[in-house]
Amino acid sequence: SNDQLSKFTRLRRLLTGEGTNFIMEAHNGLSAKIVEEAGFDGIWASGLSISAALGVRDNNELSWTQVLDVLEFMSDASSLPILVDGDTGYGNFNNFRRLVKKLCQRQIAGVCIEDKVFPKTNSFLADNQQLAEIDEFCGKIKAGKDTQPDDDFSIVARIEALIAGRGIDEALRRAEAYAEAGADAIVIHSKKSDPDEILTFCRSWDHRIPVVLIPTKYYRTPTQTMKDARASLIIWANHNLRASIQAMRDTCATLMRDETLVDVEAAVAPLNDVFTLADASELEEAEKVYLAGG
Ligand code: SPV
Ligand code: MG
Repeated sequence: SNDQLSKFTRLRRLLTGEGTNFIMEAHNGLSAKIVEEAGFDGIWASGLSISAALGVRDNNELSWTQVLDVLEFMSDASSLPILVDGDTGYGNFNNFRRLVKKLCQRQIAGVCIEDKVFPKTNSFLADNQQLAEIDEFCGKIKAGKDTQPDDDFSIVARIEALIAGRGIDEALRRAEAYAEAGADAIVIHSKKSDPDEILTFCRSWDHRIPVVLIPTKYYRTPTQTMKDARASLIIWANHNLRASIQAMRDTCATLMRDETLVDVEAAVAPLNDVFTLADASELEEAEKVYLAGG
């Protein structure tokens, strides 16, 4: 069955298989478990969400080894393949190939890098989005592909040309170059609420390598429309983080106002869920076997 395949192979199949697959954002071990519990086939380790959950900005304020530490918890917590948001690769080709090696060692199934300069800025912020040179970015992709110890590790190249206002021809030129450089898939990203530029791109690109979409801003677009555009993978990019912000705010507001748990208890997950998610019963069983006198 699918469970026997490596995490690398499972992500690769999500990218290259028939039809459209979906992965869901997580930003720590707990949210990774909840994504798996819900039935998703994979996890998006969002840079925005991991940063926000740790109280910092999505501007490479976390070091890459701090991101790696979070990923290690996520990978241990879930059997799902993880596609990590690798921002710009944390430097040049050399920094990126070292990242790839370390990700593979931790069974992280793939990395997405975007064609901007370090330190990056979130695509939905500011208009000063500085794109990387095409040649430099292609070198980075090649270095990653040449370094990966597992053939099924995936490198997804994210095109920021539309985000930077450079138009569809520039986006297509970049897609062509990144596919040629060995990328396993591309992300075409947009900050418009209207999906026209994304759909036009997809028509022209014609699925030469798989396309990944992140419909955060064009969320009203029917999923069937993205399927018809032959999206291989759709990423729900930050919705566990945003759900948790809302839930924490609601709980804090109630307790600030009421100074009692009476109305809170039923609105939060049962305490027992916390123990179940942490697999407390496994330790109880192990104690029977391993503790002295057990
Ligand atoms: C992220 O989730 O960190 C992403 C997607 O990179 S976006 O915020 O849409 O740029
Ligand atoms: Mg990001």
